[in-house]
Amino acid sequence: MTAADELDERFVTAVRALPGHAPPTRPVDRRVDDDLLVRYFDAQVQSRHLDVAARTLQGRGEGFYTIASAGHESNAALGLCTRVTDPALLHYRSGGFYAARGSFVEGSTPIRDVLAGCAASTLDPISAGRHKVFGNADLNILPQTSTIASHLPRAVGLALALPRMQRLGLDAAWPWDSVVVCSFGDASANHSTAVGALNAAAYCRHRGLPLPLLLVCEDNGLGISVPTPPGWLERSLSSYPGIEYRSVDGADPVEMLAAATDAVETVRTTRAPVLLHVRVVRFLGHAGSDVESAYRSPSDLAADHERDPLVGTARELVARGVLDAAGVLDRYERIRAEVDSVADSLQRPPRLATAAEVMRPLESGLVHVDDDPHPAGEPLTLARAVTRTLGQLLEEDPHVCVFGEDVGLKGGVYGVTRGLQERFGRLRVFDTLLDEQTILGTALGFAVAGMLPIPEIQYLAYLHNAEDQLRGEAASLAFFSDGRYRNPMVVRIAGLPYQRGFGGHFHNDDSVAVLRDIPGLVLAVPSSPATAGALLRTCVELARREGRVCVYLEPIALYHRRDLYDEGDGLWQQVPDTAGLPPGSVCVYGDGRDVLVVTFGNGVPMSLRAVRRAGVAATVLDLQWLSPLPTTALLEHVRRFERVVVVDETRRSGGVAESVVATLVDDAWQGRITRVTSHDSYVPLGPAAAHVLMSEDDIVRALLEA
Ligand SMILES: Cc1ncc(C[n+]2csc(CCOP(=O)(O)OP(=O)(O)O)c2C)c(N)n1
Ligand SMILES: [Mg+2]
Repeated sequence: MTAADELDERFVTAVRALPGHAPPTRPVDRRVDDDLLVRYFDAQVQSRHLDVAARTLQGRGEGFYTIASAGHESNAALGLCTRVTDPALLHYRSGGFYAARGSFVEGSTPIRDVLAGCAASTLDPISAGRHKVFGNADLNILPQTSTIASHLPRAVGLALALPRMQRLGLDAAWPWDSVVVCSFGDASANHSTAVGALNAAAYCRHRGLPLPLLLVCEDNGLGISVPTPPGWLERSLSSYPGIEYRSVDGADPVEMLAAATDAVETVRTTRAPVLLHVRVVRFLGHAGSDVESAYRSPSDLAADHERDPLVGTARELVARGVLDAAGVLDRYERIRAEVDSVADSLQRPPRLATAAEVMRPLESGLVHVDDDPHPAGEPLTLARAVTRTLGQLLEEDPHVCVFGEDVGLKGGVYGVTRGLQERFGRLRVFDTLLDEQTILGTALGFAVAGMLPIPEIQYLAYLHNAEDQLRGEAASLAFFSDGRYRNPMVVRIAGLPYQRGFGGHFHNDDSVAVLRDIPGLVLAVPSSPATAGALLRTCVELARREGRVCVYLEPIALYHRRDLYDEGDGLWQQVPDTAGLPPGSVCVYGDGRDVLVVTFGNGVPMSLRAVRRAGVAATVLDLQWLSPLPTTALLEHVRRFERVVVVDETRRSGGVAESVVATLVDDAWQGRITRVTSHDSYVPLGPAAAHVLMSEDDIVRALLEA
């Protein structure tokens, strides 16, 4: 007998054993009416049968996902007592919630949705066959990845965004009085992502910011095989100041429905977070392939059956006289038949058939951008050019907001955001707490709410501890929602090497590999004050029009540079170009025919100086876009040369030059190519940095080798 058969049999046996029309064993709790209880039961049962059907589909070779909701079906209470318009970011055991919410929306097909997801079919209404996720734009359920707890920072950001947009008088994607629902497992509560997000929520409350967030910890006592120590979550989850902790037994339908209703009401009226700790059980193992008996005793497994939430609801229905045991079983069987018939209809369902279909949400179609409507003005440094454009963007669009560590009063470590808070106020230009994960989570929440966030990460080296928020959350959302949800955002990051006076790896991170391999992410690197503003504007357009996640990586060493060749020549201070700069465009310096130098960032002024020193006839090409590489424009130029030198300040392995060379090889270009790169090293403090970073001397040597 399979675990699913056993679960089914135990339920049927337990219901048959319920006393017929015996008087209720306790007074009926009228906080929960009969109709609500019936709806609750239906949603729970639908979820249960879907878990079984997922395994049937797998058995037929048509299903690919068997993580069940069995034992967690009490989360249906949240689906019943929230509004359909309350945005929900859900744990992967949310079958009950999904069924409940779907029951409110005319024309919705929750059974087919879930099974199509398991079958990786394009009929899946959220991912269109890219993954099995609980999500549906019509039900306001945002799809989540499998990376546990990674959705919590976004949930905090979204709860922060909705009241903020109300104050700014802007329409948000959800009503201003929404409750953001965010559920997660007990083991997930220990993940640093969850801990960071809970801390951020508490911090926001401590600062008095409204935060309508309902956090739900579905505690089945296990993280795959590892037990959560008794009492640990009660202690840890109740310790966050400003987050009201409540606990409820998910096996008790009346308590569960009442607690859920009350928690939602509290969050909606107080706009302060509540954490509802729901004690549940887990049936059918962690997933289909998990052999629970290897790590759980038969008595533990049997004890869970005593707490089957479906039996709990059946018992209450019978005790109230709403249904008798036969009536309960009749409902149970009717829903089973419905689920089975949908499962049967999914034989050979439509699936994604080509790479192009799979990748459609990652594609960009932006080929034209408008010119900068503002007069060009005076020559500026790179830092001032970025400040100028940020100011314009904030002025032009009330949805744009700028935030990060120290960006407010101080105006950023390098003064790039100086004066913006004074001009645009603290609601749009603000300091965050010191946590890159929260900065990006805030951007994620603001973005889906309808803002256009431009978060700042203080140094490239400090992106890495929060990078999953970009990789796993931001960039993957369009993919896993088939483009239905997007995170328009432009992450400004100060980075790259060659800083004078402030050295070491952490302020000279020279690697961009971690950004370049994120599907769909756009990476732009300005080098000159003339084009920095236009490049930033294009990133904002990509975010606004296509919902792209863009990273705009600012070379710190060029922020305040004024000179190019000689001290005092002032040649690197430039008047901003006002012409629109479409994605994929490159910037070219000089017209020498002997060698093409392909570079970006700090490499641009370094190459210009090296070319002059070497006395060669060279053209210098600034790639500007590191991801995707501007392949078409690059090849157009390269084809006119027989000699190319790639000047890449990032590392030899995994660096940009590797991709440039590969692009030329793929195109069967026949010329001679040399790479000048930094070493595969961290950057040491002080003068030793020069030993591992590529230098102007290296470029000169490469040019003279021609
Ligand atoms: C960041 C991360 N690490 C590891 C995993 C693998 N993994 C998937 S589920 C899980 C256990 C989660 O337990 P819990 O949060 O209690 O949720 P439950 O499955 O018990 O409902 C683990 C370790 C993952 N998905 N994400
Ligand atoms: Mg668990």
